[in-house]
Amino acid sequence: MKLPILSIAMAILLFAACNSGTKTDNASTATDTTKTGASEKAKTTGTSTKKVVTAYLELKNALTKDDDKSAATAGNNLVEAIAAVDNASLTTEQSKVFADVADDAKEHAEHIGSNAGNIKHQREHFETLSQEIYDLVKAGGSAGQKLYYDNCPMYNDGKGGNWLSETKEIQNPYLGKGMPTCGSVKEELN
Ligand SMILES: [Cu+2]
Repeated sequence: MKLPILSIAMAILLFAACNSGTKTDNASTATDTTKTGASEKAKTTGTSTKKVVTAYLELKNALTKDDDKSAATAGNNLVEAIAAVDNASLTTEQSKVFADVADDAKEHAEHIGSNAGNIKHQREHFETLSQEIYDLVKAGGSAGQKLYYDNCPMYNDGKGGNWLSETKEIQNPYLGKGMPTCGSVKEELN
């Protein structure tokens, strides 16, 4: 019985901390601690993986600007977006892929959220996270938004790193302002 209440409280804290301001009705939900399952379900209905992709892109854009604090905020938003996905809004294929990537993606997003001040470590998590979001987008997770799968050959001592972008122009989240246009488009998605 304690877990749902705790997670609601956590969600409110995160919303307050990130100042996202998207859900003003959270406060009223929280005071009503006697209802758990039903109100939780209603709250998340219709939330698709599109919001996960949006939060990921927000994170990517923060990293292109070497902005570790905004990256942390975006990481926390991504955790929220993953938690809010309603399985009923997904196709069978999307549901399968989401089940495969959700836990790992959430963990990467959490580490990014708690590592303001250490952009190198944020980028390490971003690299693996990008592969998981790629799988989600391949299953139609961006709800038709046109995206580009980019590669930077120089990241991580030449091992390279990939990322998803909403722009055709390269804006490198791994090297940031140091080498903003390093990289190339590997694949166009949707
Ligand atoms: Cu970490």
